[in-house]
Amino acid sequence: MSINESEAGKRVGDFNLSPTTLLKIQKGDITRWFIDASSDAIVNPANERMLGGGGADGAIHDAAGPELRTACYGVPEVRPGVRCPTGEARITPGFELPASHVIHTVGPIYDADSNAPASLRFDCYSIFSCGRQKTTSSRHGTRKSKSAVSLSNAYRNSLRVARENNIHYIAFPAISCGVFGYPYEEAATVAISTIKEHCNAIKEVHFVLFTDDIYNVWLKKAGELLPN
Ligand code: AR6
Repeated sequence: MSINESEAGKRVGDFNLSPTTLLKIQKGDITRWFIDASSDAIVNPANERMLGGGGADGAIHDAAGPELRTACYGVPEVRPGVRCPTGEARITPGFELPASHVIHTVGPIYDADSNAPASLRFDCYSIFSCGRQKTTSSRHGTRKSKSAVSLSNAYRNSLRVARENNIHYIAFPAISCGVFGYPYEEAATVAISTIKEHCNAIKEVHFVLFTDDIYNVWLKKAGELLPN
């Protein structure tokens, strides 16, 4: 994984989320990441079926070996064909991965038309049936879109599952930023602000980002949201 060193010797991709939690942003392949076999996990940007797919999900299943798919089959369905609803998270062992665990979560398929505040959309559809709102702000200030709420839930529930399983080191990819089409800047804002709010009891949160463009957006956004 490549991480540039700044002139001061501090890693460019290191930020403090809290006095006890470090955020590290790096470029690389999440299937190769590990810190401490007794308490680490990578996050898999899966789909609701949770039986593998393309992108990082496919790479994680390939690297973990067939036992991962068997373990995923063992996760109970909450409704037919759905083991992990969007925004929720489930945990399995990592099998042949260097990391000891995989936390599977499902981000939203980005819907630009859902960019109204969730509560306004609800009011609009259920009370006035007046169609879709495209604004992201109201006289009460900016509120989260439905996609942003689901993406935030995916990060928050992954951290909760980590905590419940005594995992102190966790690595995320850019959830929803591939097949699911989430715009990078918006996704980075949701990801970093959610992690900042919900990182308690985690020692290190890593972003392992596959491409230069996403890595650069994440670094810039972390600099804005986490002034050290
Ligand atoms: N390491 C780190 N990041 C990766 C890797 C890797 N090995 N491979 C891809 N990425 P995506 P999504 C990046 O599509 O948008 C699957 O089919 C990728 O460049 O993996 O949440 C699932 O089964 C992008 O920045 O996840 C679902 O159906 C980021 O990981 C659906 O895709 C996320 O891209 C989930 O879509």
